[in-house]
Amino acid sequence: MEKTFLMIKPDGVQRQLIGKIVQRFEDKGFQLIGAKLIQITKEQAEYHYAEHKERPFFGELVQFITSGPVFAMVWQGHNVIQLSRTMMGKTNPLDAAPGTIRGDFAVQTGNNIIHGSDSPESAAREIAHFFKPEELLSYERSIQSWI
Ligand code: RTP
Ligand code: MG
Repeated sequence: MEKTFLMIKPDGVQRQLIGKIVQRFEDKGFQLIGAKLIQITKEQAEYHYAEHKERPFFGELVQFITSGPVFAMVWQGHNVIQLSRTMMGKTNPLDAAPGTIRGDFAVQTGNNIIHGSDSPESAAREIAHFFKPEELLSYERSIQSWI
């Protein structure tokens, strides 16, 4: 079963949106297999966003993501990587459709509420970076075969 790494950014935590965001992924039918509220270090942030190292916004991005607690999660389900990205909406809230998380809750690219892995490779890397294997649980649900 496919897994993805999702992280509610400091703005989402400060605005008390954790519950609403978790609800959306539960409603969709995905399974939460790991979660924790953490304060990420500068080194972790730089590793997480390494693909953007040369971009002009990198410093601000690292500063923002380390500015307060984030809610890190691993979700499991069919096509969870791509479907989560669709549920998050476009990076710039100006382009994010209503009904998406960023479309409904965000107004600025730099404060866009949630991160989600963008490929199977980044999901594997990000999950391993933020979670120990024993922090991820495997459990049966009776609705498993329907979704
Ligand atoms: P994320 O990695 O956080 O899930 O977001 P994403 O895939 O939708 O967007 P990405 O291109 O990976 O950019 C990572 C984060 O950097 C900030 N950003 N700022 N000022 C800018 O032009 C700019 N572009 C990107 C955003 O916070 C974005 O989520
Ligand atoms: Mg990204």
